[in-house]
Amino acid sequence: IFRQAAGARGGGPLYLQLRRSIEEAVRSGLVGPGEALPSERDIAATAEVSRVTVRKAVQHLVADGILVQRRGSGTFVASQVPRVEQSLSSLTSFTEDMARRGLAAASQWLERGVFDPTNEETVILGLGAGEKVARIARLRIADGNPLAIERASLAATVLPDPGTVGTSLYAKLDETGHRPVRAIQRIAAVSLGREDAQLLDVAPGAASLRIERTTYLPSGRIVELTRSIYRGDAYDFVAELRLQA
Ligand code: 16G
Repeated sequence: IFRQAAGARGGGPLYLQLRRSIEEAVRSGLVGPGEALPSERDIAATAEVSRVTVRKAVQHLVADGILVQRRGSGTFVASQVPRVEQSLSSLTSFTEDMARRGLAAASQWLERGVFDPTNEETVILGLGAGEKVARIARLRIADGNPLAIERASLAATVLPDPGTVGTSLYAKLDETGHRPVRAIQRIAAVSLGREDAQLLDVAPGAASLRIERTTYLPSGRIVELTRSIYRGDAYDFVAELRLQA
């Protein structure tokens, strides 16, 4: 396809012609979502252009979100994930949400441990003097697709050993009698930085949602402060609205 493209180009700078033909190959399904692109060297040889030209075309397609690059393993067609419709009116966990859709939830651990709290954690979690904070950060995955990055902080008295959290934090809290019953959630649009984009398998700068959730025990005490980054191309948040009486 790259040779064909090289022959049929409509003029203009070489890298733009190559970019167009790679984009066409992706749009027409010749290379499917998640599939690897041939190596820079192979594309250069087939399309009869220099590797610099290939690199430039690929860089543009990465910036457009059509391709993604993974350090050490190559260039891939960006994966398309089915959109998830998420209700804003019930307090559920990621694992429960995915199970309801018949998807298997998994996590990649980014951090877990007990630390000295930041001032913000002390204030929000209502920590006493010398009290520690448990932090768990995870890449949340459904059926192999990375959907969100979640960073949670809880009082270490609530979660003394973050290493014992299996797939579900809320299942763990349930076990220990700390399952939250109410939450405040704040959603804002942000564009992804390089590292988060790489974890989520999308292009840097891609649209995403930053979600901050504070959850409460029946006593009114805050149990969890979680800051998450959700893929903008994967989520629809839905709320039911009623006319105020
Ligand atoms: C949800 C919550 C997160 C919570 C997690 C627990 C949002 C934005 N976030 O993803 O605050 O920590 O569920 O999930 O909804 P788990 O029980 O599967 O670990």
